[in-house]
Amino acid sequence: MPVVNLSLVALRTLSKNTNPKMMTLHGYWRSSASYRVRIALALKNVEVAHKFVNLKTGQQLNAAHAGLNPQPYVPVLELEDGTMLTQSLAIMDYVDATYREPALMPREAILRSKILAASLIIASDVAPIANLSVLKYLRAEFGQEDEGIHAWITHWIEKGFIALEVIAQKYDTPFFMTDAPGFFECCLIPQIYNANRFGVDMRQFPKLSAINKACLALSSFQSALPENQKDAV
Ligand SMILES: N[C@@H](CCC(=O)N[C@@H](CS)C(=O)NCC(=O)O)C(=O)O
Repeated sequence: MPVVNLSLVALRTLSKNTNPKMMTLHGYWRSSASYRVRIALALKNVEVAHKFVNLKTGQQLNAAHAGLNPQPYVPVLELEDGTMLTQSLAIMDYVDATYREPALMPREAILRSKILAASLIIASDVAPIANLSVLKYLRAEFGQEDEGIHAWITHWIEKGFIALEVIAQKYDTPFFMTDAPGFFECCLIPQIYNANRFGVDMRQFPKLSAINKACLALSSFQSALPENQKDAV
C-alpha cells in the first residue's frame, strides 16, 4: 500500500508544471486583472510564487513596484530569468504559448478572433474605466461621491455584459463558444465577481451566469478566487 501512495505522489509531482526556480506573480487579491492570470495559471496547473502589492495602501506607486512595471499596475509576472511581463492578456498569451495543454485559445482563426474580441470587451472596454486610479480621479476631479461612483461602475459593467450575453446566447456550448473554459472565461469570471460585488443584477445575463456557475464548480477557478489568496482581508 505505501508503495502505491508514493507512486501517486510522484505522478502528481511529475504532472505539475513546476520549475526549479519558480516564476513570481506580483498581484493583489481583489485585482481582477491579477485574478485573470491566476485562473490561467491554475488551468495550466503551473505553480508560481506570489508577491503581494497592496493596492489599498498604494504600494503600486512605490519605487520598488516602478522597478518591475513603469505603469503602476498589477499584475506582473516575473519569469525565472528576471524578465517582467505585464498586461494580463499578454501574460495569459505567454502562459498559453509556453504551457501548451490545455490550450486557452482554439487554433481555428475565426473562433480565436471572436474569443479575443469578447475578452477585449472586458479587458479593454469595461474593466479599465472602473480602475482604482480612474475612480479616484472621478472623486477628486469631478466631485463624485460613493453613489456616483457606484452608478458609474455598474453602468459600464452592464453595458459590456449586455453585448456579451447576446453573443454567448448564439452558441449552444457550456462555455463561451467552447466546450471547455479558456481565455475568455479567465476574463469573464473576475468581471462577474466585480459585478456581484457592486450589486449588478446578474439575472439579466442567464448565459453568462451559467458559464460562471460551471467555472466556479472547477477547482482551478476555486483556487484563483480572491478570498482564497493569502493577502485577502
Ligand atoms: N490592462 C491592465 C490593467 C491592469 C490593472 O488595471 N490593474 C489594476 C488592478 S485590477 C491596478 O493595478 N490598479 C492600480 C491603480 O489603479 O492604482 C491589465 O490587463 O493587466
